This record gives sequence, C-alpha cells and structure tokens, in this order.
Amino acid sequence: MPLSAREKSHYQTNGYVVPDFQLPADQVASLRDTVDSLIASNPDVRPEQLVNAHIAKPTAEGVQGAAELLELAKHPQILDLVESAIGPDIILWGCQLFCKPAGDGMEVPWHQDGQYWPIRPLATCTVWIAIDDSLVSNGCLRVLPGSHCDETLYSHYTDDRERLTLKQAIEPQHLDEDKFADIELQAGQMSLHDVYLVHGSNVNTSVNRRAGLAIRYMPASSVFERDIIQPSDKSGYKIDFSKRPLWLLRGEDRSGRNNFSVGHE
Ligand SMILES: O=C(O)CCC(=O)C(=O)O
Repeated sequence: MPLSAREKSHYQTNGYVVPDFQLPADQVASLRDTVDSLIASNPDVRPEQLVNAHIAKPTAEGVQGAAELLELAKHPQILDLVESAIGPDIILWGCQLFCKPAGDGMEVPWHQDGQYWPIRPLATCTVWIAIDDSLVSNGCLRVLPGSHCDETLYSHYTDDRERLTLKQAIEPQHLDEDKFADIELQAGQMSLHDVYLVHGSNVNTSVNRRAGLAIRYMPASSVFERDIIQPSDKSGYKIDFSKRPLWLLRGEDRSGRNNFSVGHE
C-alpha cells in the first residue's frame, strides 16, 4: 500500500506525514526486544546515538548493530511508503536508534538532516518508527511544517551545551518556533520526513522511555559521496561515512555512480 493521495500531498506540502499503516503489536514487542539487546550490546554509547543500528558487524563508528533492523528496513510495506515519497529506485544508507531513557533523555536541537549528510543531490526520506509511545511528555519528534519547501539548508552553528544528542543546531533566526507541530505516535506507528525539514525534540524527564528508530532511504538518482565529509565527531558523536554500506532495495542505480561494494567486504 503506497501513501494515499491525501498522505502524499501532506508529505509534499508539510515535509512530513504520519501514514495510516502501523506495525502489529507482536512485531513491536519483538522490535522492543531487539532494541533492548542493541542497547545492552553497546554500553559505552548513549542510546540516543546508536548509528548503524542495522549493521550487525562492528563499524567505524564503534556501534554493534542488529541484523533484525536490517530486515525491518526491507519491509515491503515500509518500502511502498518510501516509494511514494522518493520514487521507485530506493537505496538504504542509514539507520539510527534515538532512545531517550526515562528521566534522562537528551534533547535533539532544531536541525536539518541535510546539514550532516554526504548525499548529492541532497535527498532522503527518513522513516521514524515509534518503538515506545512517543508523546509530548517524553520528548516526541517535533517539526516545523513546510520548512523543507525551499530546499535550502539554513546556517547551523555548533551548540556546545552538555547532553545534546546532536551538536549542529540551526541558527535561531531561521526558526519560527511558534509554528512547530508535535508528532505524537503510538508504538508501531511511524512518520516520514524530508531531508530539508527542520526538526528536533525535547529532553525526556518523564517516567517513560521514548525510543524511535530512524531509517534513512535515498533515491538512487542521488550519489552517496563517501569522501566529501571527513570522519569527525563534530555532530556530537563519531561519524565516518568512508565505509558506510549501501543497499539497493528497489529499482536501479539511476546515477550509475553509487558504490554498493564498500562496507560489505
Ligand atoms: O528522535 C528524535 O528525537 C530526533 C530524530 C532525528 O533528528 C532524525 O531522525 O533525524
């Protein structure tokens, strides 16, 4: 089932959408087990910063991921939704767990994903899946609807406050925070958002954990340029795109320039 016409129009106009589709309760329960093991296997990494969560072998970023999450990223129904957003040629290139523990969950400052990523032309649809109920009270995702429209990356600065999930934050003059929308989801529901959309989330001081899995898909008309962003921790944690594996999940590599061998050796 693709996005309905109404959902697709919402995505195009606002830069995000919450589709009708959601994962069944038994799959959510099993996903929660996977997430718990993922967190337990990476005791030295903050649970908001588990990049490469879908890659089972250790990666340059120092995270040991889970093969079950790679299977989830290939879910045909999720790919149908993504296809409605970015077209039929789909590359999986990333997956991050943003788990905010109860009472101790870190803020994600307002930002645009495109600020961080080496994809040219810049394009990605993120599917953000709620592993727990994700509500205003436990720091759900919040977005500035329509902020993607100009396909412009606004200037970001390094936010040096302690306890931030990400450190590159959008300059306040580009923000109209009165216009934000909170995306509240029940566990198993998901939202899709565009690479240019301004978004972030608050701390979690509640008694309920808030875990969400962000799966990143790009159209195969774009190129994942592994060498244009050098390995660094200026995002707030270590990022190294040099060996990042890609999976062509649907269609063809229209760019003809994506390398699907790197990172799979
Ligand atoms: O999970 C969050 O609160 C933030 C997620 C996010 O920034 C992203 O998916 O790009």
